[in-house]
Amino acid sequence: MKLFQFAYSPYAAKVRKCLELKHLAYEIVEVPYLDRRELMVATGGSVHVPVLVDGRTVVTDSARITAWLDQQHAPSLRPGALAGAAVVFEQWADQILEDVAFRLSAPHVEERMAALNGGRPDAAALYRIVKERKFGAGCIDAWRAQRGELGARLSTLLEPLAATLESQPYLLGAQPTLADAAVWGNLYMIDAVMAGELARLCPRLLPWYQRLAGAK
Ligand SMILES: N[C@@H](CCC(=O)N[C@@H](CS)C(=O)NCC(=O)O)C(=O)O
Repeated sequence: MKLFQFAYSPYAAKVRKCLELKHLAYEIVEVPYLDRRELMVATGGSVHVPVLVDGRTVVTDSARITAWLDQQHAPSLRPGALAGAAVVFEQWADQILEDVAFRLSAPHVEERMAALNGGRPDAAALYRIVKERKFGAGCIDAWRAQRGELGARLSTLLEPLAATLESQPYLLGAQPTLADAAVWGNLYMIDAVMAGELARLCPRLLPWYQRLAGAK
């Protein structure tokens, strides 16, 4: 299996965690931000990541990828009666949590873009153009200025999860599921570009985060 990704992508991190929890071997293809030709050839034209190539099957969009993996490769990360809760949790993490985690991380991702792309400053420039087209001019600078407020929003969103994890090891019970992978992916993005930030914003989630980081 091949996973096309950007290193900081929370959706790719979610898919990697699912692959690891299923003990599946996979190869990472780190897509250069400024050169998506290999991705486009492999996928028939997609320019977004993550994309999974599983044998002859190409799957785009992370929620479709996790569903594919659960259909094709046991053990399912949406087991039995927990299937509904796992899928709803994934959507919450991909949309509600990601919206805050992404704004918090974006200024730091932008700062690292050149280093992640062979020293090319135009990688950071393209990242900025892509974000400004979607969120408006100056959005990354605005998010940098709102760091305190965004951090507080993230802490508030995660507080109920910390309470749950005081009485059980994983979000839906005794075993890790898709819900854990989806939340973990967002925290991974923050951790990857903002060292020490998780300890400040959600210290009660750290033991769970670190346990999952090592879970293979
Ligand atoms: N709904 C999609 C979202 C994927 C997505 O937004 N990917 C971002 C990276 S995290 C991307 O490819 N952005 C294109 C770009 O920055 O040019 C999924 O779950 O896979």
